[in-house]
Amino acid sequence: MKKKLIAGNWKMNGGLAANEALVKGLLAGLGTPACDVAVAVPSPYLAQVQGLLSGASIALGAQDVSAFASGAYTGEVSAAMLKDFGVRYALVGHSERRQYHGETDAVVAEKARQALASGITPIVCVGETLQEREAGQTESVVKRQLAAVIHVNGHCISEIVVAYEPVWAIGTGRTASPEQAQQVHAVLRAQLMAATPHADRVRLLYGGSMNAANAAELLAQPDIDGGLVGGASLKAEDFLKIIAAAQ
Ligand code: G2H
Repeated sequence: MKKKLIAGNWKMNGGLAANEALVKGLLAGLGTPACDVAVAVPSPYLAQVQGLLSGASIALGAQDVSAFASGAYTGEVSAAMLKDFGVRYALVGHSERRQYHGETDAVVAEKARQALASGITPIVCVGETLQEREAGQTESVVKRQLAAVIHVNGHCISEIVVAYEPVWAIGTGRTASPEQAQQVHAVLRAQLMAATPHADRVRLLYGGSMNAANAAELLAQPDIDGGLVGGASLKAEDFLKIIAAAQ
């Protein structure tokens, strides 16, 4: 049976002092987790957090990766650069990147490909907006987003992690119900099964206002293999409770 994965997404939060306090708080209460744990930190703090996590059972993650390998792409951070700092996971296609930075399915797929080429596991984010949900398009939207990645990375699809994050549930305090989340996860699992015989190995995370109070019920769903946690990953106490819920 695959281990669950709980990944924190700090987004554009933190600073040297706050990061140190947060990581030390996590390490003080972590013990030996039964699930895999990761934190996706802002790029300038990768070296700091890499040092703080040295020897710990929390993996380092990045929040984005360039779609290009190297060269004249001002401001971009390549997968190889992330690898230099011990990055194990990279978020790709988070809805905030799609929404505010115009990332298309094709760009997201290229980012996933770059990450895989450097030995970094991409956490590919998919999810519908409220408008799309209300128009009955949830299934077609997430299937289209996942198909782009399957298509480009056909031979290594089993090496990715997928995060279903309904856009209307992100940072809003409005969580998808366990049934709503499971319904979409089942669709994604079926799509993966049709693409690869190893689909069962792919971890499907839920993200969107996951917190200490709702994590256990979400994580108990048959196709929910972990969580991508934003706001609740910024307090050690809350994040540790979510990790404990994934035991
Ligand atoms: C969704 C999630 C983490 P939050 O973006 O990626 O954030 O838990 O704050 O909704």
